[in-house]
Amino acid sequence: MNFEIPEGLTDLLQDFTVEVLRKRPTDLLQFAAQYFDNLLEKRANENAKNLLLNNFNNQMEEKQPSDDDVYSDEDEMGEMPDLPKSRFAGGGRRHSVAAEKYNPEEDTSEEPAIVHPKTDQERQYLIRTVAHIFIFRSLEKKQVDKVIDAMFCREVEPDDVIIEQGDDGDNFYVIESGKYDIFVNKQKVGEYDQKGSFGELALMYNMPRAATIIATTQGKLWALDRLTFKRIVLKSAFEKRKMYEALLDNMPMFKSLNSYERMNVADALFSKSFTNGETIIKQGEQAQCMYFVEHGSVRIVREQDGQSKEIKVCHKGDYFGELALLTKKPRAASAFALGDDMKCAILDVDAFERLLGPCVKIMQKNIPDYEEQLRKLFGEKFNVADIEK
Ligand code: 1OR
Ligand code: 1OR
Repeated sequence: MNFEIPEGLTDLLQDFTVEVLRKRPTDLLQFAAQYFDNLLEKRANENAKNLLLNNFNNQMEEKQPSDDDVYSDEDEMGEMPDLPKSRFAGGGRRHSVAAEKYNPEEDTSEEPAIVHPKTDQERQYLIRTVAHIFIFRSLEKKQVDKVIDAMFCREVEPDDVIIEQGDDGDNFYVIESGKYDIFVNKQKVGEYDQKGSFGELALMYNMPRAATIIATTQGKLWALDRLTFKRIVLKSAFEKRKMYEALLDNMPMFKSLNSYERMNVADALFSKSFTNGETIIKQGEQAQCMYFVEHGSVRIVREQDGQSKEIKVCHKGDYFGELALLTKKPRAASAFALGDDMKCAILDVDAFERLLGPCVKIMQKNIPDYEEQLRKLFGEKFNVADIEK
């Protein structure tokens, strides 16, 4: 008999064998199931990411809409969920035509900006709220003002379908109040409770809505129309995502997040530069955030019993400042910038708790190493859980 070896089989089996030899699993079958499952998930994530990138690049190239750009009910999203008709969305789904192509760099139109009048109180509320919305974080003050001008209020009732999976994107929404369920392919995958924002994916990547959002209580939303979103928010938000995703992609810790979760982490990061010798973290202080090294290096130094010892040097792609967030104790060491070109991406404690759940186990695995190193350096019995100062 003449067998043809399928393309990729040799590499696949070889990689699997190497992993088995490295990890020496006790249950080979269980290990194999997990290994191939991970490969499938990785491929799905890569595909999703490529799809998003292609959509975005098409949008930026401002190519003329072609038949391929017109997505319809039958495209990819499969059968749509059988959900209550929306009072909110006007009772029916928006059937898709190609979304307008818009290139923010080439926008020279004199079209007046959209202004929905607001009371002083509403404006103040929105200024405070928008500052915490990650997607708006890289905007300058003038741009934030324009965004707030254009936002309009929507009161919602229980069962209102705010967004339906597969529809065109119309608005981006910021939650002032209310609870909202998130469905993907009819399955509930999460919820928003009194805070958060949604609806950016379809606007950013020019693709159909990726999820259905339904109000489960009365509530109040602030909506931003698609064109204002694209004009003011799209470019800076997308560039920010792309930059941080490249950083996160090279960090093994983030392999356990799916691409949507990684995007959210990328949105939540912000950068800060430090000069040579500058203190980034001070031992004993309360922790508000953790750090990822974007460029340059960082010295970690611990003071104990009058001794000051360099514990380690972190380089690009390393993280630090996670320990106090994990143990909820004060900082266990200080961190100083090494060199003038030192830059960190910072994740604040709220985002850490909200977004890094799947990575916490990986970070916790390093804690015994800390203890071991500490014993070697300071020669004592030490338990990270006992850090008091
Ligand atoms: P949109 O414009 O696609 C639906 O409209 C919105 O739901 C979407 O933007 C996001 O803002 C929001 N996957 C995709 N979109 C989600 C998800 C989500 N959660 C909220 N949205 N997942 C759920 C993660 C808890 C991933 C499911 C596999
Ligand atoms: P943090 O939030 O406590 C200081 O702020 C950071 O320095 C800390 O998180 C860790 O990221 C890092 N070994 C390696 N890294 C450490 C150590 C450490 N302590 C703090 N960081 N230790 C063993 C060294 C001999 C000390 C463990 C307490």
